Amino acid sequence: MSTTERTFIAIKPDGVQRGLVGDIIARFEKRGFKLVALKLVKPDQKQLETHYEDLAKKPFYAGLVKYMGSGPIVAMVWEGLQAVKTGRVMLGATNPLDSVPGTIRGDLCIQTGRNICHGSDSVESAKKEIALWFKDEELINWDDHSAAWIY
Ligand code: RTP
Repeated sequence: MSTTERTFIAIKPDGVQRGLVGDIIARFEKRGFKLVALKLVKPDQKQLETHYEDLAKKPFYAGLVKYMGSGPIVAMVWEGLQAVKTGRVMLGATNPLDSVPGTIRGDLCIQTGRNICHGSDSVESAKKEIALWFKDEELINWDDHSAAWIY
């Protein structure tokens, strides 16, 4: 498949605290995406500053870094056909009130500053984010036998 991509998806501290980890993982599994990496991480300040460097001048930046560093996050890599774009569609709009029902944010949250999940916004950022959050050896290559029924 030429359009197979990998995307970085994170369940933010509020998603972990609210017990939404299983629900969010299940949505990616059920859609047919392949899990390539998964870990619970307590992000450090430096990692968050790098992850959000494009937003450094935004008024909400300091609050965002504080929120993201306030507890463990679940960091994941999912692979599949147009995984980056489809992952963003599954997450819903940044502001949960603009997210349609059926999306993760549209079903599970209300506020932009507590929007429970992150997804890479382009293939290029996915590559950078995967390299920031995972070591090469944490990305697992495995034969997904369900793929023949999905594609
Ligand atoms: P994400 O990176 O989390 O997938 O979100 P995104 O691309 O949809 O949105 P982006 O503009 O990159 O913002 C990153 C995260 O910053 C928080 N935010 N707070 N208070 C605010 O106005 C505000 N705006 C953005 C959200 O947690 C957003 O997901």
